[in-house]
Amino acid sequence: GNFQAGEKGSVLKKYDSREQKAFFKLMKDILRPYVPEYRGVVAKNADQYLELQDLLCDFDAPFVMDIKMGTRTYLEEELVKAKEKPKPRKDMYQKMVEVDPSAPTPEEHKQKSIIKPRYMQWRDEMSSSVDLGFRIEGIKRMDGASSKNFKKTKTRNEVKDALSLFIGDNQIVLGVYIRRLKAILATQESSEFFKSHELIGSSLLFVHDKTNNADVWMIDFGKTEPLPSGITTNHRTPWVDGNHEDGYLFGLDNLLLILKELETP
Ligand code: 4IP
Ligand code: ADP
Ligand code: MN
Repeated sequence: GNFQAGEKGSVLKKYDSREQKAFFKLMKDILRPYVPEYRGVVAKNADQYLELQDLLCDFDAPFVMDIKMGTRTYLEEELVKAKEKPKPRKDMYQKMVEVDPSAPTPEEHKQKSIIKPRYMQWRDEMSSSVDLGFRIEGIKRMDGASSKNFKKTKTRNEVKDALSLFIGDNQIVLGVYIRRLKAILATQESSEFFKSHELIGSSLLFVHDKTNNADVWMIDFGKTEPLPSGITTNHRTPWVDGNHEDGYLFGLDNLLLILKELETP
């Protein structure tokens, strides 16, 4: 994968210049408390890595959930590239067929390949991304107990059930998550970084353990791009090609509404 163990308290993520630039700017933004601390670029076994704060090190056998934010998970430039120079992807055809053998068109079946935007759009549509502005990417326990495929978790009720299972009727943890998400939302709404970037494929990482230690962070800025000059977004307006809207706050609004429904008075 993209990760290596780092020094104690750090993880190493495969270097990416776009992500490095985002972390560099985030360290000077009001969002800093909500992202892993960025500790610089390090070399290991001839590869370069971003050294990041290990978000799990203060937890005891944590439960971890990765929620990918936004109504789409591909950059507008990926659409342009695919139009100019379509690149057939056999691996993506394979992944599509594994989830739904009837999804590819007859032509795609014949080629046994699809182009990346087609795969990404299908993934966004099959999951809750398009309708709710977020999707569950994965849930895991550090002892390996649970791990599930959420590729077809789409409806509001399906998502709500999965969130409820993850939180496991722990109202204390739920309360911490909701408070933390409200703080993240409020900070995003006044952040210079958030105002000036398109956040694609970025996640919120939820972590809690049996001691009720719980927290949420923003992670994965591999496809977080500065907006072209002259373009502004509000992260809520529906996306149309060219407006650069990512649906991040549309998703966070929905996520908060669903989590609040899990609260018992
Ligand atoms: C993956 O599809 C994810 O969308 C990846 O995004 C994406 O990487 C992969 O594109 C794509 O194959 P599945 O989750 O359905 O397997 P992420 O890493 O954010 O989860 P990018 O590079 O777009 O982030 P390829 O082109 O790397 O295969
Ligand atoms: P990718 O770009 O490969 O998708 P992410 O940044 O989304 O990588 O991270 C993938 C997973 O790695 C996350 O879902 C999370 O479980 C774990 N992870 C990412 N960043 C950290 C971190 N700073 N500390 C601990 N775990 C992390
Ligand atoms: Mn990623």
